[in-house]
Amino acid sequence: MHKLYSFKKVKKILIATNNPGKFIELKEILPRKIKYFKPKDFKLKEPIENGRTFKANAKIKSLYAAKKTGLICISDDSGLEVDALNKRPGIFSARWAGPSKNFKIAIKKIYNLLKKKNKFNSKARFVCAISIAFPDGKSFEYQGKIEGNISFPARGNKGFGYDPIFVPKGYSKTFGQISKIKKNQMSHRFEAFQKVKKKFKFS
Ligand code: ITT
Repeated sequence: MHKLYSFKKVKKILIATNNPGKFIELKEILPRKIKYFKPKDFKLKEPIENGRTFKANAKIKSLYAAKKTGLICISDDSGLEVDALNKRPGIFSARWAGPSKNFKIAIKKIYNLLKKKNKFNSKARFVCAISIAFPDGKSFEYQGKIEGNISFPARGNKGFGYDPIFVPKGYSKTFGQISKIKKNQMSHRFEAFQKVKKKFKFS
């Protein structure tokens, strides 16, 4: 049995993401009594995400923030793997939206590539790696995923990123049409966080 690390006395955590959609979802699954900070609060730059896996990139982001701020930092590296596109965009999911982070562009790119293959309903999954890092350089990574299918046209405006074209397995609605609360009880982020809770005690 692994030793549990207790967050009971932790008062501040930095959620090391500049993505507002992720920030909201992560804050929702974390304990309420802690005060959460954003990278902007410390004027942090974005570290270069040159890892080859979701876990490696999550670790780069959380450790960078923990070393700069002296706080415990939680990061999330996530993305969409589309089977008919050889699991792309994967770790490049944010980069497919371009510098303006316009997900209409990224969704259109997926549409055009799938059109060429005539595989609009390709199997796909969202993957999320959560990393928790400490100022002393220790870090822990956990990964979750949710299987589903791509669906066009894009539907719903409840989520963010690729949510309007992802239908989780067993559902007919996209993540863009499913409520935030429900998404957050079944998502890749939620599954990764269930693994976090096996190591870290929050109450
Ligand atoms: P940070 O690095 O600052 O956290 P980012 O948006 O650049 O923000 P990533 O590099 O992890 O984050 O990119 C993952 C992209 O995958 C993200 O921009 C989303 O558009 C998409 N994505 C991840 N989780 C998602 C979810 O739950 N729903 C929809 N899209 C998601």
